[in-house]
Amino acid sequence: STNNIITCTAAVAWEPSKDLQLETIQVLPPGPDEVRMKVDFTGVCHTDAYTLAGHDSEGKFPSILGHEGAGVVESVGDGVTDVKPGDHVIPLYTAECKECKFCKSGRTNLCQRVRATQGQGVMPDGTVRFKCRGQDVYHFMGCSTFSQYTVVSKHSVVAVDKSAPAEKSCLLGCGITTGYGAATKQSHIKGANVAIFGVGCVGLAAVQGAKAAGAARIIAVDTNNKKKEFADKHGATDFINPLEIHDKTIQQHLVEITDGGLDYTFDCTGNVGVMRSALEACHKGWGESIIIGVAAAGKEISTRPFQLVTGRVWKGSAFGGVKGRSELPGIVLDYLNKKLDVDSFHTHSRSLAEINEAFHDMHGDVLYVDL
Ligand code: NAD
Ligand code: AHE
Ligand code: ZN
Repeated sequence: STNNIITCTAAVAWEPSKDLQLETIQVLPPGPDEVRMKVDFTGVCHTDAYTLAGHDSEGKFPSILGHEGAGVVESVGDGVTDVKPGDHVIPLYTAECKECKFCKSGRTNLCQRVRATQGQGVMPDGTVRFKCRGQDVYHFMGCSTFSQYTVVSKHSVVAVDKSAPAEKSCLLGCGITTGYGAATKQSHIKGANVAIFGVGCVGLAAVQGAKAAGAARIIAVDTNNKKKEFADKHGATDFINPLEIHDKTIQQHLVEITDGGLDYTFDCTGNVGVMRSALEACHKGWGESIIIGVAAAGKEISTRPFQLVTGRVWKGSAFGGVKGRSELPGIVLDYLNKKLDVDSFHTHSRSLAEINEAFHDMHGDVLYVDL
């Protein structure tokens, strides 16, 4: 273990709805069961924007946001055996301790070992590893990748193949794994009819997952016609713009063209109206709808209970249901073996100094439509 403090640059979120501020910060050494890593690349995700906008009930300020990163272990604290300095790693906002009730259940990826402190923006011992201008700065989602160096719990990081380029593999820290995992984890998706609502990063990855898992029909639903080209490329068999469906709802249309509805639907928009459509587009008796999108604060979902009484299932998934330490290295190998396309998701590059522009890049091509 090491005792040195690292001085480096980070983008600090001082308060909600303000641009991130580039700052010189101090990163304290990793404590027991902690890992300090150099962050080489990070993605920006809508969830970072959501928290920065003040919509996250767990949002803390000042903090260092970012949770879709990749880099190299710099040093480790006592008790860390699974990663060592020099390892190429991806931090995990969904930790995996392999020991808690959740990890041992075999029924969920939602490890709870560090989840309570993670939500409070602190390390498991209740303190922070970031200082800026003499002040404590909070962690975010157990990752804080908008910094040149960060400290994470040993349960919240996994070593991956060194040959994976970090500017691509960082995207496996959230968006791509979320969509790909959510689709591939559905046990009866082979031969199934599937609809994916919203084909941005998460939705396109779900299209890829559905194709990899052998789904029969993969219908991409998006209000932005520019997304058709991407949906086709990733394996969608159909593209439907709900704004071009007249005299009936999108769910009625989908039920009509699929002989009674979809076996699986996925919400990848975060829009609660879309979530309802996705549920109601499911086949009576067995269709399952999986919520992936993060809805704005205060929003609630609704449908007639009859929809569930008659066998449709409403569920959701975080990080694609993927157990990070056990399963992410294999997904990185899927990428390296060209089973999973990650490269085409890398559309823009920015330096850390341009991080606010990166948020604008992310919002640039999005057309949010409340139907
Ligand atoms: P994105 O902006 O890239 O994609 C959203 C897509 O939805 C866009 O193509 C947009 O045109 C489309 N859309 C908007 N309104 C629509 C409507 N009414 N009907 C159909 N399509 C519509 O976003 P993303 O990065 O793919 O993320 C999607 C959501 O997933 C976000 O809410 C994000 O916060 C969430 N997310 C959740 C998890 C998780 O673990 N559950 C992980 C990552 C991201
Ligand atoms: N903190 C928010 C909830 C945000 C949320 O749902 N986060 C997703 C990941 S989004 C990744 O871009 C998630 O993993 N949720 C499960 C969990 O344990 O946080 C709130 O409403 O408080
Ligand atoms: Zn994310």
